[in-house]
Amino acid sequence: MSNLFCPFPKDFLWGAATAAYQVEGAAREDGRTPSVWDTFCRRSGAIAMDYTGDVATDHYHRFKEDVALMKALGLKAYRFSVSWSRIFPDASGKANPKGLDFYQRLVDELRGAGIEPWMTLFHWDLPQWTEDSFRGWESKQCAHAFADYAGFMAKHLGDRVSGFMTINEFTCFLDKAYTASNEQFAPGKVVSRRVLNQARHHAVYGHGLAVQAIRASSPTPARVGLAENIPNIVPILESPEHIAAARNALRELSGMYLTPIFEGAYHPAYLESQAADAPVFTDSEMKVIHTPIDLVGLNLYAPTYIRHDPAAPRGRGWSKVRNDAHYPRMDMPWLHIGPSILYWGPRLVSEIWKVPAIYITENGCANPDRPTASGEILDTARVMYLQQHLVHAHRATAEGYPLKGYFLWSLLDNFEWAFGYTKRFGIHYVNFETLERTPKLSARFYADVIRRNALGGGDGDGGGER
Ligand code: PNW
Repeated sequence: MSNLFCPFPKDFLWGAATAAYQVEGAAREDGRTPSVWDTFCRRSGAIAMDYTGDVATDHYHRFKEDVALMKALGLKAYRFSVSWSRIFPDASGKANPKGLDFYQRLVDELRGAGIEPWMTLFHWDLPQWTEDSFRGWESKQCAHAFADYAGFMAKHLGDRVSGFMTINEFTCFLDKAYTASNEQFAPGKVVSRRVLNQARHHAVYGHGLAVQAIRASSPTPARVGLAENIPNIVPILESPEHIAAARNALRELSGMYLTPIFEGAYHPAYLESQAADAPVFTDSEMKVIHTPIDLVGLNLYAPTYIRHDPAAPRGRGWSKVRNDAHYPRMDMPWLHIGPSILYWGPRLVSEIWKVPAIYITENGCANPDRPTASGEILDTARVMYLQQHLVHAHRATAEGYPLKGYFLWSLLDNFEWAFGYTKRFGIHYVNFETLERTPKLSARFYADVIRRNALGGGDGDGGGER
C-alpha cells in the first residue's frame, strides 16, 4: 500500500547532502590548494556574477552549527564530499594532516550527534595539480592518483564512515566539462570525442580502482558504491511495452558509465556509435571497472520520458518524448518536475542490474526563496515538490524494490556551480552576507516526515481523519 499515512520501512535512512566546494569555503586555509573549480571561477563570465566558492557557506568553520541543524531535523545520515586538494595538496604524494583533521572532526561531530557520515570522495573539485601535471582525467594516472587518495581516506576514516561513494555524476565533470556547452563545468575545456571517451574510461576505471583501494585499506569492512545521475527515465505510460522500452533506454544511455560498472562491458550501441573514437582499454581494466559494489546512489531531479517506438533508428525500439515549453519546472532551466522518477529510478535500476541496495543520494529543487517581513521562509513550492516525490519513493519501497534511504539536496543554500549563489536548493536559508542560517518551511516539513517515518498522519494535524 502506498498512501501518505503508511510508514516507510523501519530503518529507512533519512539524510541530506552537500558537496565540499559548494559549502566549505576556507579555500586557502590549512594547506588546501586550488581545485579546477577555484581556477574556473576566476575565468571572467564563467560563473554568474563572477561568484566563487572562496567562502561559500563557511561550513569549514561552522560545521558544528550545521551538525546541530541536522540534529534538530532528526537526520539519520549526512552525505558530504571531501576536498581532494585539502588531503593531497600537490603531486608529491605527501598527505596534509590538517586537511585530514577537518574531516576527522566533522565525522566525530556527526557520530556524537547520532548521525551516520556518508562520504563522497569526488564531487568534481579535481586538484588543479592533476590538471597541470597530466591533464586530469585525460590521463590514466588520474585514476591511480584517485585510488591512492580514496584508500588513504578509508584507512583513516573507514571505521567511522557508514557509506562511501567514489564518484558523483560522471557527466558533470566530463561531458559537460570537456565539451563546448552552454553551462560549462570546470575545467571548461574542449577536447575531441576520442579524448572525451578515453577520459570517461579513466573515470570509470578510477571508480573501480577506488572501490578496491577502499576495501583494502579500511580497518573495518566498508560499504562502497557511487552516486550517479542516471537519465531519470519515466515510461510515458505504465504498460509493459513502454516499461520494457524504458529499461532498454536506461541501459543504452548509461552505456559508458553504469552499464560497464554493472555488466563488465560497454554497451554495444555506445561502442558502435563512437566507432574509431571509442575508448581503448584492456580486459583487466574492464574487470576492475566491474568490481562488485554494495550500493548504488541515484541523483534524481528531472524526468526524461521514453516511449516504445518500433520506428526508432537502428531498431532500438524506443525514443525520447520531449516536454513542451509549458511543462512545469522549478527554478533551474533543466529542472522539469516529474515526481514518479523516485519510483522509476529504483525500479528500473533494480530490474536491470539486480543491485542489493539503492539510495537516492540527491533529490531536491531550486526555488527563489525570500524571507518575509518577519524573517520566515515559506517555500511552499519546495514542500510540494518534496512531498510529491516522496510519495513515489514510498511506492518503490512498498512494492519491494531495495530502496534503503533518501538524501535531500540540499541541507543548505550553497554555491550552485555556474549559477553561483543565484539559485537556492537548501532547506535552510543562508544569508550570504552574514552567513546566518534559517530553517525554511521545507525543513519543518522534512523534520515531520522523519519523525513520523511517513508523509502524513501521526501527530500531524492532517492525520488520518478526512
Ligand atoms: C547535481 N542536469 O548536479 C549535483 O550533484 C549537485 O552538486 C548540484 O548542486 C545539484 O545537482 C543541483 O544542480 C546536477 O542538468 C547538475 O540535469 C545538472 C543536472 C542534474 C544534476
